[in-house]
Amino acid sequence: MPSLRLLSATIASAARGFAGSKVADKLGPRPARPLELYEFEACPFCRKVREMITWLDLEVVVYPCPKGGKRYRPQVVDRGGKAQFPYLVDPNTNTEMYESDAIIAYLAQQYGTGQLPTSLRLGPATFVSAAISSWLRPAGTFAVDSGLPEQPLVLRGYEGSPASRLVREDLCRRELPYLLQPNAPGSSRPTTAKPQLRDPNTGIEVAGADRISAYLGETYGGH
Ligand SMILES: N[C@@H](CCC(=O)N[C@@H](CS)C(=O)NCC(=O)O)C(=O)O
Repeated sequence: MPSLRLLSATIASAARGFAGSKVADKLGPRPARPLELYEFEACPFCRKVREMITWLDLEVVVYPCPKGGKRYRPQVVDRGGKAQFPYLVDPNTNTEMYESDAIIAYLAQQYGTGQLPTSLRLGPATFVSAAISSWLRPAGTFAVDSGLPEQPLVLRGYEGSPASRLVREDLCRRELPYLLQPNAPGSSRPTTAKPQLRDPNTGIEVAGADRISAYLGETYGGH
């Protein structure tokens, strides 16, 4: 029987039509170095960008910036001048930018064919459904205290997967940085039913939202 939180994550993903659950048929050049994204889970503008990342099958180091977060929020203010999310850094082209639509267009041009998935071309309906999906579960909104890992963790999962969302929420409120390796159907990486977390700091690999949640609590604290 699915847990309540998995059920509500599923409803939240359904509100967005499970957007972020497949990779584009045709992709553009692959970046030599992972992109970097400053964002937080419950932000609908960030969600749109994360869907695009899944669509383009891009590796991204995510720096979670929940409200009240002290680790990475100040970095965005230092780099770009204001606390606004999402904020993308592309070390391959020395590009840094705010604004979800500009980021999505940039990614489409640079690493895709210039096309956006239908789910990101619905005008106000895109924002409204992303907002409903994001706000249905506020679990990734506010920062909690946690230990800081030396190296980013590594997450395999994808935007439209409810179980992956639960893991992202856990990582987000703890401000734990992670390399996201999207593995939606059509990805260059094997698609797995359960999200997978690898922690290079401890050498431990865990699969499944509940186990990952327990691991993160035991290892880095927070709740
Ligand atoms: N037009 C911007 C809006 C971004 C935005 O308003 N983001 C909100 C979060 S959903 C934000 O940064 N709020 C300030 C904060 O969280 O401190 C975009 O499309 O990226």
